[in-house]
Amino acid sequence: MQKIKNIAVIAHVDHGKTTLVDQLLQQSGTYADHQEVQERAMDSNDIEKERGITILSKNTAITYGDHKINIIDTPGHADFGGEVERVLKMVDGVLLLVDAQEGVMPQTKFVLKKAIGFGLIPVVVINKIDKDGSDPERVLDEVFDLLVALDANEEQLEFPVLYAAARDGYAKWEMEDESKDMIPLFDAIIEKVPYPKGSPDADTQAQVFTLDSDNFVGRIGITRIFNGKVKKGDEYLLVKADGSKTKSRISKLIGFKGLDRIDITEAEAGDIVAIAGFSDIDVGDSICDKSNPVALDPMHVEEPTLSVIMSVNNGPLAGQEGKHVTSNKIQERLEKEMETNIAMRMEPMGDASFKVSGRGELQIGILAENMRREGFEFMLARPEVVTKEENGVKMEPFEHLVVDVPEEFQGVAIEKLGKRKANMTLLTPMPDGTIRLEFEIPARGLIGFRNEFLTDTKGEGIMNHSYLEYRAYTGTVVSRTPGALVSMDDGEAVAFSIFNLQARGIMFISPQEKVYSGMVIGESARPGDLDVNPLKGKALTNMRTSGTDDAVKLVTPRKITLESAMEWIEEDELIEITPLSVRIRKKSLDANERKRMARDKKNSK
Ligand SMILES: Nc1nc2c(ncn2[C@@H]2O[C@H](COP(=O)(O)OP(=O)(O)OP(=O)(O)O)[C@@H](O)[C@H]2O)c(=O)[nH]1
Ligand SMILES: [Mg+2]
Repeated sequence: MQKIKNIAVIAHVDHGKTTLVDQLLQQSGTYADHQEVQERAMDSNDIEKERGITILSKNTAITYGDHKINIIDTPGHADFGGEVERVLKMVDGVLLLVDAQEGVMPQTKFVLKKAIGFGLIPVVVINKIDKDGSDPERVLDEVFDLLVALDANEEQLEFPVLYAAARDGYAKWEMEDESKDMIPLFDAIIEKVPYPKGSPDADTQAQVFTLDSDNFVGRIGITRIFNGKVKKGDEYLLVKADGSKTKSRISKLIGFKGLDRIDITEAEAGDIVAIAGFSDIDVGDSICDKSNPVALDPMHVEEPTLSVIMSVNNGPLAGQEGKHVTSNKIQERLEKEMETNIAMRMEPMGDASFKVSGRGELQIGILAENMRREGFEFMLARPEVVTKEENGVKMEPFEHLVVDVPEEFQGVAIEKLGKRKANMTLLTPMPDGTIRLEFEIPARGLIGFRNEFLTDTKGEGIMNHSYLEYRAYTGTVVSRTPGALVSMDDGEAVAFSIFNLQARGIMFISPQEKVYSGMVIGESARPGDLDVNPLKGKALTNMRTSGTDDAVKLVTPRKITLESAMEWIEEDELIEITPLSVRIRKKSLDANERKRMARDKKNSK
C-alpha cells in the first residue's frame, strides 16, 4: 500500500498559503524539467490571478521520498470560508499559516476552530519571518492562546511549530537555524501528520468534496477514498444526502500529480482522486460498494449569511452591451452555479428576479463578475443579511472584526463602529505603533463600512472580519450619510456640466458617458438626493469662443466597481451591470415618483 499523507493549508487571507504550496511543488521535484510554472500556480482561474487571492480550494499531489502528499490549498478570505470546512473532512492534518507580523486574524480563528473541531493537530507555520516588522515569538503566543480559548486538548496544544518565509523557499524548526529549504517542513508533514485510517481491503467508501467538469466526460467528483478501492470500469453505488442511490460505472479515473491530471486505473483507501461516470454526482455524495453500501455522513455546509436580488436589466440602456439579457438565461446560469458552488443558494422571486445568497459581498461579487465576463447583463440590489427566527426571536449574523489603525484614528474608528452597533472586545497596542481593535458587530453594520473606514483613516486603516454566529437582532444601524447626485435627463454627459457639478460632490462619470434620468452620477456632499443636469452644454460653447476651453479642469471621477457599488448603494438604488459598464441607478427612474415615495417614507416614520 502506498504511503500517503493528506493535508490542507489553512490561514487568514494573504498569509502565504498558495506561495507555500508553490515551494512544496518546486522543491519536491514534482514538476518535470523545464516545466514552465507561474507564480502562485494553484491560483489558476482568471479572477484569482488578477486579484492575487484564492477563491476555490484546489488539490495537488507531490512525491517526497517514498510518500505521496496530497495537498489542498484553501481560500483565506472569509467569504469563501464555506470551502474550508468540507476540505477539512478530507484530510488528516493541516498546515496552519500565520503571518509573523500580522499574527492571529479573524479567519485564523475561524479555520483553526474548524480544524480543532475535526480533532486535527495543526502543524503551525509562522510565515513571512523575513518581514521587517515580524515578531514570531508574539505570534506564537497568540496561536497558543487561541488554541486554549478554542478548548484544544493536550495533544493539540503540543502542536509542532516551524518558522518560514514561503516566498523565499525555506522553513526551519528554530529561528536560529540556517534558512535553507523546505525540507524541515516536508519532514514535519511526514512525522507529524497521521496516516489515513481505513483499509484498502474493506468495502469501498469514498466521498466527493469538490465538483469539476470536463467537456468529454461531463461531471467529475473530486473524491477522498476512505475505505476499499475504486477501479476504472467497475460499478459502484452513488448515495446522496437524501439516501437515494444510483448505480453507475466509473468511466474515467483521474489522479493528481503537481499541476497535471493523469489517467489511472485504480486507487485505494487514503488517496484523493477525481471520478467521472456518475451524471448527477454532487458534493457530499458517497461512492460505495454496490453490494454493501454504507454511506458517509453528509457534509455540513455553513448557511449563507448575505443575500442580494439579481434581476433583469430594465433601464433605458438595457441590452446594448450584453449578449445574455433575459430572465431565462440568467436563471439557467444561476442554476448551473449552484450545482458546484455549494455555499451559495438561489431562489426565483418572480418578476424576472432571483435571490442569490452567499457568505459575503465578495462571494456574490465574484459570481456577478464572472457573469459579466461571460456576456451577461443584469441588476443587483443592495445586499441584505439573511435573518432567521429561533424560538420566536429574530436572529442576525454577527462578525468578528479586527481593525488596525494608526493611533490618531483610534477615536474615529471606535465612534463610527459604535454607531454601527459594534461592541469592542479588545484593544491592543501593536509593536509598530498602530492600535489593534477587535469588535463583535452585526454583519449588517459592516455593509458599506469599508469605504467610510478607508476615508476616515486616510487609507491607512486595515480591516478584516469573519463570521462569528447568529445572535438576536440589534435594531436599526446607520447607513450611508451622503445622498446621491441623480441625473434628470437622458443623453451624453457634457464636460462643462460635470465641471459645475464637481462643487456638489464626487462625480462618478466622465464627459461623453451615456446617462439617463434616474441614474446616479455622483455622491452628493450633503445628505439627501439631488436631481442634477449633466447635459447642459450651452456654456461650453461660450467658453470655446473665449478660447479658455483648457480651463475646464475636471477632477478624475471616482471609479465605480461592482464591489464598491455593492458597498455604496442604498435600499432604493440598483447596480446595473453589463460586460462594459457598472452603473448605479435609482430603483425608480421617475423623479416625481421618487419624491412621492420619499414623502410617504417620511410620513410613516
Ligand atoms: N515577505 C513575504 N511575503 C510573502 C511570503 N509568503 C508569501 N508572501 C506574499 O504574500 C502575498 C500573499 O500570498 P499568497 O500565497 O497568495 O497568500 P494566500 O494565503 O494564498 O492568500 P489567499 O489564498 O487569498 O488567502 C503575496 O504577495 C506573496 O508574495 C513570505 O514568506 N514573505
Ligand atoms: Mg491562496
